[in-house]
Amino acid sequence: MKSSLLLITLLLIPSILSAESISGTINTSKYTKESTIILFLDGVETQHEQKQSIEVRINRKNRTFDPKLLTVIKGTTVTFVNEDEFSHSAFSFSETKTFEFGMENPGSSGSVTFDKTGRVDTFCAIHPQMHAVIFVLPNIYFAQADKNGNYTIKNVEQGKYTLKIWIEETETPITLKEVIVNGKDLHLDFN
Ligand SMILES: [Cu+2]
Repeated sequence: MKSSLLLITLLLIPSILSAESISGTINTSKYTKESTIILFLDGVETQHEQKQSIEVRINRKNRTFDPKLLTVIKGTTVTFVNEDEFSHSAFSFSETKTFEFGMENPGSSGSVTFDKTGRVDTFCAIHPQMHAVIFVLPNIYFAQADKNGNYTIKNVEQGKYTLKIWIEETETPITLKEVIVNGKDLHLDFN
């Protein structure tokens, strides 16, 4: 009896304690300067209760989308708000998400839920220069590399993942490495 209890305890401990970080440096000179580089772990989807609960919004002001680049978790609803004194629309024909708001008067808004991972290019039908990119990621395990290429993905539960990067200009993510998170922090550099 005692030994079986001990076994159960040992099996439970790693999943409770394991919340490691993955950090390192990526060589940014390979990519266009000023690019936004997102590193993320594929292989698990964030459970409903962990999803971003705050309202996520993109403003349309001074004929631009703000922010122009947004990272969200699959299942997140984004509200597009028109803060200008004239009409805007918002639409996307991206494979990840197709949506279209017609002309929206000042002060009005429209919402869209991103239910598939991938890149969503969003435009305004009236102002061709208006462009926003939304990255829809599978879970909360992601980080943006700083300008020196340093990144840290925090609080990763144990498991097997695929570490990928997403660069602002690219359509699809690039696979960097299979990683196993199991009880210790990982340091991974990519040249
Ligand atoms: Cu517009």
